Amino acid sequence: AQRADILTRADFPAHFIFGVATSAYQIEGAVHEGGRGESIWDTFCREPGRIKDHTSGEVACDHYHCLESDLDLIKSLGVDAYRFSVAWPRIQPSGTGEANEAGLAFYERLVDGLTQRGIEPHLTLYHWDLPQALQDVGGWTNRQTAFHFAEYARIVTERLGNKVRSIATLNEPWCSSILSYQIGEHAPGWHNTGAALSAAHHLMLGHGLAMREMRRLNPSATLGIVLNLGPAYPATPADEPAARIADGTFNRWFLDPIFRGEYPQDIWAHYGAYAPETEPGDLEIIRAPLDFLGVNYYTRSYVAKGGDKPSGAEYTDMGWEVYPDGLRDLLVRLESDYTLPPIYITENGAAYPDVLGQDEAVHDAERVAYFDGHLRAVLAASRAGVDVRGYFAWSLMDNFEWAFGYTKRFGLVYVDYATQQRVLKDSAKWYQALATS
Ligand code: PNW
Repeated sequence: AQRADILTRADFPAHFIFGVATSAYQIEGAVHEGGRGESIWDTFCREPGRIKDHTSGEVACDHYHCLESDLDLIKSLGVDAYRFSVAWPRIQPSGTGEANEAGLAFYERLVDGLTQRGIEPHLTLYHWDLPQALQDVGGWTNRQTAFHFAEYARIVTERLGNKVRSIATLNEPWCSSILSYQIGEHAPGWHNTGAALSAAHHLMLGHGLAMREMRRLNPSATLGIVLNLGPAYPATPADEPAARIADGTFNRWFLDPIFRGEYPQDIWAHYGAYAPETEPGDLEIIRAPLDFLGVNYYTRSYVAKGGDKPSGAEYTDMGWEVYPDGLRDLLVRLESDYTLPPIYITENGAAYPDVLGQDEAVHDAERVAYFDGHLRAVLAASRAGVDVRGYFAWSLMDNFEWAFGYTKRFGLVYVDYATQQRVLKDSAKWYQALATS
């Protein structure tokens, strides 16, 4: 539960920023407007059995049409920053070639609207909506996709690079490779380990190529990547080897190439014949120096042979354990194992089955406790010497939760999808009180 001593800005380092985050496909809707091309998520959502409630992001929160009022909504929360993503198929409808002016204009309006309201824009280039035309030739398993991504990064940087506070290349490459090409839960829904590791390599290569391109164009830009990370805890000493592998496949497989220029040897051996084909020089490109690391943290992994659960654990509506200490442990460990740039928590949050009451309010005390606990974990890490510069709550508002459709609500703001009405949940008011304290 939430502690009696209330968190305020004064508890955090000077200049620490509080923000909220979203992604394009999860909120925008308007998938056929402004010259937008098809993405792999449009295709995936049409395939039977992929999305729990058989929905898609076709309308979502209709943010594309509600832009001005959503900007006012963000402003009303009193936050310093807003993290959003650009839909590649709005910028290059088939993934290559000429920029689509209407797409660039939409994001320029978004960025200008934020700036006019005194909110820092933090842009993510790739939050999973690959142009379908590129998937038709193999998607991220095709090495060429990495070069196309760098070209897309160039187009966005030329137009918006001077107007945004930061640019992240990829959101959660683990999700867009392993979860998408091996586990098959996300688009394109493959079940192929070799393909997944090839996709992961090309995603990281694309990240490195995009970094090089953006640095060349805009040497003063603040550039980084967003990884989803979570510590793995062995239930017993006998579970330690398995926990090392869980940590290696989830965390180190991405951290080591980016921050050390090498794949972790134990996991390379673990993957055996599935290890990706690389070309000389790839790891040099991938290890491009970064200005920040974005960390998305939701839960830990608890590694137990019989699949036992930790005793006394609490879970969110995703079935993810609420474990704030994992965030502190993760940050402290990152700082000790790697030489890192400043860290931003780019996502952290929880789904709960919220209901809009007769009183037109949403009493989400569990979400308040989740944010409170995790912000205290960030503080603990910060006091232990980790350079954490900001925190983005996931998410600004309820939205399309990928394979779970609209069945999971992560928002600070409740969305009534029938009317597109937005209602501040108690957690939004709590976060607002912190941000304006
Ligand atoms: C992240 N997993 O997704 C994404 O960045 C968001 O778009 C998403 O809404 C949010 O977290 C909540 O799910 C993840 O299976 C999806 O480990 C799945 C996993 C992790 C992150």
